[in-house]
Amino acid sequence: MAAKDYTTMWESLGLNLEAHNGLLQVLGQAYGDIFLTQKSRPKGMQYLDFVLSEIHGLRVEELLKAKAEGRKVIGTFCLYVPEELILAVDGVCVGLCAGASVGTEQAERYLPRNTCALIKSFFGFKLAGLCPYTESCDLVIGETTCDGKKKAYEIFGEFKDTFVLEVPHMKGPEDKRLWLAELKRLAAKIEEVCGRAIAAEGLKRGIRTVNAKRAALQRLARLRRARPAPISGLDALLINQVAFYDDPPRFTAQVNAICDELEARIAKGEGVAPADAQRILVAGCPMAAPNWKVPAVVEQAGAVIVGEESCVGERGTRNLVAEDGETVDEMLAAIADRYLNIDCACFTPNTERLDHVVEMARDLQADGVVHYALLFCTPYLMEARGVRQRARDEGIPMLEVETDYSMEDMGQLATRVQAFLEVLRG
Ligand code: BJ8
Repeated sequence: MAAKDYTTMWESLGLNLEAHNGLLQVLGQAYGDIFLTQKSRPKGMQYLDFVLSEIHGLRVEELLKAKAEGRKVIGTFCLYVPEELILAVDGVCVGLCAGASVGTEQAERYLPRNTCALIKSFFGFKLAGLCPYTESCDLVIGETTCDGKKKAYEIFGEFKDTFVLEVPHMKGPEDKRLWLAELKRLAAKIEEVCGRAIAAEGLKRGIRTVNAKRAALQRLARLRRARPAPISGLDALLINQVAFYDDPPRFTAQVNAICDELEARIAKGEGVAPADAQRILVAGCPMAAPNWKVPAVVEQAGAVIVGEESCVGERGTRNLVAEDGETVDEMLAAIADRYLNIDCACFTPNTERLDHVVEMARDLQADGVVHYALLFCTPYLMEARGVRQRARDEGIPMLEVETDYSMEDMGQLATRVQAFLEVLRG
């Protein structure tokens, strides 16, 4: 995909060059087929096309340059890890590869077969030598969210220096105390790895940087209320996926430029789909890049996705950290508050997520919800029942999809989605 030859860099990171070249080819082909064939894309998406074409190239080169300057790279897999703490000490935070079916055979030597695709994927990327981000990391931060991830990090730690952050599963006063203490333990680890203390000025800067990024993504989300939809769900998802990799200030500026363009489109009544196209809200498990399967099926069937109730979407961007703290302790408390508001299905009870699904569906004028859960993902599969009941009570049609990263069920998925859209059309 990349124009420049990065072989020496990939070799220095210990990647399996042959398998990696194969992966980039498949990725490039899929990207071309799914994204570049879309009609009426905003011009600003050219930036995202470029980022994707350089996903294992230029951005990795930037990380290695940062490392050469003495900065540290820290990898994460979950929304509960505050990027602000890493930026506070001039570290670089990257979301690690977990959205493709690679290295499955190697992963299954360590993990039960009935492990979700996301966990198998991050193991597969590491064991097959396919993720330049993981190989660039000075530390990986895992978390005790679902049982699968929690136990997987014990094994992953044998291959890569991994710190596991304890995320409580309830939101009472004791949990809040534990959570704040855990963030302080994490802050100490980040300080140790980055070789400098978190100071108030750096933390304030980190909070503002991440808030600005989330505010730009919130702006994008609001613009998707328009009819006709000014941007496809695929492109909006891609923007949210790249948020985990790209340099934050550069990315924020690009998203705001896309939003300016979308505002102009809305003013002219222009969109990517007819005004009467079925509007779909996708809710459920995160879709890490390059997991584009379900949105591609939905939009190729003629509907338009107007929102993602997902970690790669509104669950990840909904709240900002309060900016009025002055001391490190005050800012840490504000970060703890903001992050414990995230409504991951790993929490119990988690009724606020059901409220959010309904609020989003109403706000975005969605005609229906596609609930997406990865095969073997107990938290989201079990919580689907609550979402289904709430959606039924509110009169919102819902289709439940349970799948993985393989392409084998594409035909069956397409048939189910088409039937659902028929129902919505009445
Ligand atoms: S905050 S959703 S990113 S934990 S799909 S590994 S839940 S079995 S990814 Fe997640 Fe953080 Fe929650 Fe978001 Fe487990 Fe389910 Fe697999 Fe999952």
